[in-house]
Amino acid sequence: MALSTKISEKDAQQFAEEIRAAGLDAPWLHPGPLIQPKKFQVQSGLWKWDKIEPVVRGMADFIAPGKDAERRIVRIANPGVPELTATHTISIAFQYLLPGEVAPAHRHSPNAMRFMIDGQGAYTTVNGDKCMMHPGDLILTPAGDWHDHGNEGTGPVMWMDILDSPVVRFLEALTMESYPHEKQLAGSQNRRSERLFSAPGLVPAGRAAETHERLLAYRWQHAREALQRLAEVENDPFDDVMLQYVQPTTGASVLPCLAAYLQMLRPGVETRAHRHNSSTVYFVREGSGTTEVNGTTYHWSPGDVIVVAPSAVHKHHNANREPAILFVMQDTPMLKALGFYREEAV
Ligand code: GTQ
Ligand code: FE2
Repeated sequence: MALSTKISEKDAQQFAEEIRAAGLDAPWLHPGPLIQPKKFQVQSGLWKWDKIEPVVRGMADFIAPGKDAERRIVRIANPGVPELTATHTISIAFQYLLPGEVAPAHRHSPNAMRFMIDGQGAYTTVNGDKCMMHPGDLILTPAGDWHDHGNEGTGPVMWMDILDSPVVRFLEALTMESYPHEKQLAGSQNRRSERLFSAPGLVPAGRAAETHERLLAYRWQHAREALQRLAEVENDPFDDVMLQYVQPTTGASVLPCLAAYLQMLRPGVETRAHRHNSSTVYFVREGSGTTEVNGTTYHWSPGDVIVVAPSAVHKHHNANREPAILFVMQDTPMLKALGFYREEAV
């Protein structure tokens, strides 16, 4: 520490000690900027489905849900995130259930959504609303809602869990509670949310709207057809053709911290490079292509996961004859709500 020629080195060291003894810290005692960056930074990366899938299926030999573990899951582990989640704000897991298995009912402070990947007969019951899950469907389990999953089919089922749990953990607001029974009873309320919001542009006018009830299941067939129709009339130089999943009554993102999108890169399309300080996770649903992130090219095909770190420059290329379809998750809503969101073309 060399602040002034008027004080001796010994006095300066004594003063530094006095600062520490008082439980204080001064940035000028350390090298680096006034406001220190995080010690670890989210890394961009590619996780290949041919490595993920055997692990997801392999868990069935080691772990039984509701017995050995609350959930049979495996997470995307970003080397730049000490807590080993996909990004600093987004947790991505793959969950696997065999026929007849149940993931017991619970509720917790993090918000979650599920993107169904494979198999028939899976369901998630959300506060008594039993939602069947077919490949490509998006199912929400908002913060504090009771939820249990099961497999009523004849083969295994697999989906992706997307949670804002890293944010809730950072805020030290994690809570979790078990339901008194393994499953919730699902009767007259089955498909309630889909019956409340059963057609585009039509929402209930009465109590269900006032109490902010929301759509819990976004069906693949609707989303895929809507994306196709959007492609006929509109595209964007950075994202090509992109739909956002929103809450029908408010237009808000599906979860308060996380937004979900369905993106089409049309055959031959090369997008313009840009960057934004939100973090992004892509799940490849159909087709193949490449994404260049800060000069590294990732070659992707169905089932692959691509993570783009905050402010990383990225662009996509679909060199094939078929469209590529990506399910996209971003923490944009949180950054926007707090006034931190920035994006730029490069
Ligand atoms: O299925 O309810 O991947 O509570 C992490 C936490 C899944 C779930 C996860 C969970 C769940
Ligand atoms: Fe859960």
